[in-house]
Amino acid sequence: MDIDVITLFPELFRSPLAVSIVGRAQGKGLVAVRAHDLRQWADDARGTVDDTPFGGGGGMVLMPEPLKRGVEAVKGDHGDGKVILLAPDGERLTQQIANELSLEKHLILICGHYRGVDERFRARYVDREVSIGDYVLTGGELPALVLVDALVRLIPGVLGNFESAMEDSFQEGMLDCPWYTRPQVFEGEAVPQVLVSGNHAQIRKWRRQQALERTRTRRPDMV
Ligand code: 4H7
Repeated sequence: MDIDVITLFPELFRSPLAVSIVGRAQGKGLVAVRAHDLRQWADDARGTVDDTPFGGGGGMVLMPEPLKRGVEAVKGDHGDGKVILLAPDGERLTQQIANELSLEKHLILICGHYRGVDERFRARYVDREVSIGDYVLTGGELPALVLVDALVRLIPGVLGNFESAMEDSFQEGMLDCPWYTRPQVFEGEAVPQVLVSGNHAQIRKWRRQQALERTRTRRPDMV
C-alpha cells in the first residue's frame, strides 16, 4: 500500500512512522508512507498556501490550488489514489472503515489547518472525509497518523500470529478481555486462577465471558 500525506508539517510524521510496527512494515516493503510539504505547490516563491476567508471572521483558510496541484502530483507518481481529508465534520473512524480503507492500493491524506480547507477543494477533489472523534484539533496531522496506524496493522504480513488483527476485540464487535503477566502476585493480588490452570478450553471461555461483561458495562451501545 502507498500512502501520500499532504501537510504543512511533514516533520511531524518522521518518528511516528519510523518506529514500531509501522516502521517495521515500511522496512519489509508492505507499505510506504510519504509526507509531502504542501508549500512546494504554492503559487508564489514565499510558499503561500492560505488566505483570509471571504466574508471575514479572521483566521486563514487553505487555498484550493496548492492542494489540487499536490493531489495531482502524487497521483501522477502512482496512477490514481483515493483522496481522504481528515476533518472534524467527517464520518467517524470505526474499525469497519479502517478495514475498508486497508484494502486500497493508494491513499492520499490531506491535513487541514487554521480555519480549514476551501470548500470547493473538498467538494471536487476529496473522495472521503474522516474524523477520528468528536473533538477539534489544530490540524489533521495527528488524525492522519491515527488512520495510518489503524490501516497498516491490517495489511497482511504486518502483524505476527500472536498480534493477529483477526482476533482484535473490535473485529469481534466487543471490547478486549483483561490481560495479566508476571508476577503472579502483585501487591497481594493474584492473577485469576483459571489463567494458571493450564486448561485452555476454560481459559478461552473465561476470556469470552470477561470480554462480554466488560462490553456490557463499559460500552452497552456495542451489545
Ligand atoms: C479540516 C477542516 C480532524 C481539517 C477543518 C482535523 C479534528 C479532526 C481541520 C479543520 C481537525 C478530527 C482546523 C477546523 C482547526 C478547526 C480549529 C484540522 N480537527 N480544523 N480548526 N476530529 N483539524 O478528526
